Amino acid sequence: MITLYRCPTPTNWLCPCGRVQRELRRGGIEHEVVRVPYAKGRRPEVARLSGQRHVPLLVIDAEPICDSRRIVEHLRWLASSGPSGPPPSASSREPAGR
Ligand SMILES: N[C@@H](CCC(=O)N[C@@H](CS)C(=O)NCC(=O)O)C(=O)O
Repeated sequence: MITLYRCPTPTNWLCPCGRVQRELRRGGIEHEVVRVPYAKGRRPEVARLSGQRHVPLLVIDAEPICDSRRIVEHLRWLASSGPSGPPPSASSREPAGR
């Protein structure tokens, strides 16, 4: 499940949130969009999910990714991982312990 928390700007051509939404659409990635208020103080769900109040915030299976550049980079990496399925999550990418 992928959810994009974004600003209320009504177009995808003006801001970092729109950039992320365009990338999701370009990749044909199914996602939900939650528009949050412009005022950072009125984004309690964003704070709860990610520990900060900036958007865009992308949440992939409860794992938050902040900052549009990092999000777009991650989406492109997912797309390049091919049809063999999603790559391992951040935690399972850690080397195995002894
Ligand atoms: N460097 C951040 C900038 C994010 C940004 O400017 N977000 C806008 C919405 S698209 C925003 O929330 N601005 C209001 C604020 O940060 O208070 C990124 O690229 O993700």
